[in-house]
Amino acid sequence: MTAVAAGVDSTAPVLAVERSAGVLRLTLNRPSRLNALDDELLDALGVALEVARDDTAVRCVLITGAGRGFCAGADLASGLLLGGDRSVAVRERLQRLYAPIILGIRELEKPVVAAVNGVAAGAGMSLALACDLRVCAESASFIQAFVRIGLVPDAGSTFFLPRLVGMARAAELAMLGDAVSAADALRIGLVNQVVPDSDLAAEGVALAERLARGPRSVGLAKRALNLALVSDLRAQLSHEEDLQALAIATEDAVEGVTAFIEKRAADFRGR
Ligand code: T3D
Repeated sequence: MTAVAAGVDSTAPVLAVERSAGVLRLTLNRPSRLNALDDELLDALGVALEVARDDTAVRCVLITGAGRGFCAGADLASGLLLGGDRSVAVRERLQRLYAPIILGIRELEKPVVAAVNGVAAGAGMSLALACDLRVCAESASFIQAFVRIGLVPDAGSTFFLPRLVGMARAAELAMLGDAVSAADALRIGLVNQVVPDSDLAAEGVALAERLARGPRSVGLAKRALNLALVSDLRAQLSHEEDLQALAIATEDAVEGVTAFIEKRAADFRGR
């Protein structure tokens, strides 16, 4: 694993970046702090997501953590949450550092997979929830840790949680802050897949590479699903018409239909 992959304009070793087979793999790399998010790591994540957006060779993003944790949320040891005018500072940090990452994931018209290798707490859980698909290790866990320190869920957790697991469970998780095991996360719909710890890296890469081989319409489907979160049926049917009109005009749609007629596997190029 290289600290920073070629082509990524970042010198931050706290985010390891690799490219392979159309996948931009981002490894949160502060294992001694369970990959807690300091400014440097947040900045690097923002930059990497801009690269993913702008580089047509990137067709899927995979986010995982180094060591035994996925991400323990905001770095509480940095002192940022205790000094000065805390209300002003926290609002500024959420807008400047966290929102671009969460929006960067959701607005990226390419799939983003979280391979959750260990505990995902606080904004680390929000980061996982913002991704399109979550595959997690058997030993992983999810904690809405905010309430444990007197804070409110942020970085999109209050948006994603009720939509993923319903309001009652979202309230339970947000208000009690108890850890959810991988098995329970699968049962309540927080994650897509649970795999043995030793298989997580390979399974995460396999899923991301499969998505990276998909057609341009994968990204358009993501746009449709984003819109579905905030639309009524009439509006959503209209969005589907617009997006299908875009999809049908892609090279990949021509390839997909041609390959079906010719009884062969489609070779999608993501355009
Ligand atoms: O301005 C802003 O940034 C606002 C944004 C806020 C968003 C948020 O995310 S608020 C929520 C912040 N996160 C937390 O409250 C979680 C804090 N961590 C924990 O509760 C526990 O570490 C875990 C439940 C996640 C894991 O517990 P455990 O027993 O497996 O590990 P540990 O021993 O607690 O942690 C291992 C080390 O990581 C330890 O360091 P040490 O003692 O070995 O030197 C611990 O201090 C460090 N660590 C864990 N989480 C954080 C952290 N260091 C800094 N910040 C952390 N969030």
